[in-house]
Amino acid sequence: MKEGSGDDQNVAPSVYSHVSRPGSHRYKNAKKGLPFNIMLVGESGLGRTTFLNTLCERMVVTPNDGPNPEQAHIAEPMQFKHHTVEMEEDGMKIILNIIDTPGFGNGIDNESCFNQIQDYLEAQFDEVLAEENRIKRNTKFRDSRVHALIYFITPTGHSLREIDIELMKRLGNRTNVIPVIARSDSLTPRELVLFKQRIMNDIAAFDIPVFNFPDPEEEDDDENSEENAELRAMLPFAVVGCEEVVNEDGRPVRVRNYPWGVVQVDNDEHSDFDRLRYVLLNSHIGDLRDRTQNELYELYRTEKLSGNAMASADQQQQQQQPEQHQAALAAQPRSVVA
Ligand SMILES: Nc1nc2c(ncn2[C@@H]2O[C@H](COP(=O)(O)OP(=O)(O)O)[C@@H](O)[C@H]2O)c(=O)[nH]1
Ligand SMILES: [Mg+2]
Repeated sequence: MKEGSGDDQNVAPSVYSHVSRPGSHRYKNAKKGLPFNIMLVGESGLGRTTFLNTLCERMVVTPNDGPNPEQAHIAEPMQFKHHTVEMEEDGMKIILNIIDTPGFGNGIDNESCFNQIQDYLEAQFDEVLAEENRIKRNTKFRDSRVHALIYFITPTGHSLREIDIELMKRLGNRTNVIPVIARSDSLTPRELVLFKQRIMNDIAAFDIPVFNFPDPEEEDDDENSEENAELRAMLPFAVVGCEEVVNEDGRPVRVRNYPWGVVQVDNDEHSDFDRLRYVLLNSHIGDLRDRTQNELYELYRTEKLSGNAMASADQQQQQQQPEQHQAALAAQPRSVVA
C-alpha cells in the first residue's frame, strides 16, 4: 500500500519486509481496482480485528473494550461486518472487502453460525447465477463472492477441535479456506512446528478441503512450483498481528513488545504474516479468484441447477399425476354400479 493513500490520519507507514519475493502473477489491467473479498472467521479474542488492521496497514477498525461484564453471559448473535479498503499493492489497485464475523463460536451450539456462514457464501453465488441469467446485464453488478476465508485456529498446541474440523469441512467446498494459527507468538518455535504437523495430520485424516497450493507436479512453471511447494510446507500460516509501528534503524517495523523480547510481525523468522499477506494481495490473488469462479462457483452452479432440475421434474410429475390419474380412470372400463 502506498503511503498517503486513503485516510492519511489512519495510515501507518509501510513496513520493512524481510522476504525476497519470487515473481508474482498479477492482474495488471485492473484500472478501477481489482475487487477481492476476504472473510475472517474465528472465536472472539483470537485477533481478527488486529489482523484486519495489520493487513490493511491502517486502523480500519478501532478495537473495542470488550463486552460489558454484566452482559457477558448473553451470547451475542454472530454478525457480518463489512469493511472496504482501497489498497495499492506493487502498482496494482485492489478494492479489498473484508467481512468480519464477530460473535462466531461464542455460544454453546455453533450450528447456527455454521449455517449462517454457509448461507452467506451461497447467497453470493446465487447473485452471480441470477446475474448470468439476466437478458440485460447490470453494468454496476458487484461480485461479492468470498475469495478467501481466513480461519483462525486457537493456539492450543494440541490439535484441531471439533468446531475447527466441522467449520472447515463444511465451507471448504464453498470458498478457499486458509487456516491460520492465531496469536502464534504464544507458542515456542518447537511447539509451533509440532502444532502445525498435528493440524495438517488432522486436515488429511478428516479430508478437509482447505486451499492447498496446487501440486508442484501439476504445474508447468518451475518457479511457481517451487513457490507453491514452499507455501504448502508452511500451512497453516502462523500469524501475529499488531498495530504498533516503531522505528528501527530508520525503518518502520511492526512489533509486539514484551518485557522479555520483541516479536516483529513482518519478520519471517517470527511469523508467517508477511508471507500470507503477500499470498493474499499479490502472488495468489489471481489463483484465489480463478478457483472461486472456475471450481467452487461451477460446482455450486451444477449442484443448484441439477437440484432445481430434479425438483422441477418432481413437481412436474406431481402436476401430471392428477391428469394421469384422470386419464387412467377414463381408460378404465366403467364399473357397473350395483
Ligand atoms: N499475543 C498476541 N496477541 C494478539 C495478537 N493479535 C491480537 N492480539 C491481542 O488479542 C486481543 C484481542 O484481539 P482482537 O483483534 O480484538 O480480537 P478479535 O476479538 O478476534 O477481533 C487484543 O488484546 C490484541 O492486542 C497476536 O498475534 N498475538
Ligand atoms: Mg474484533
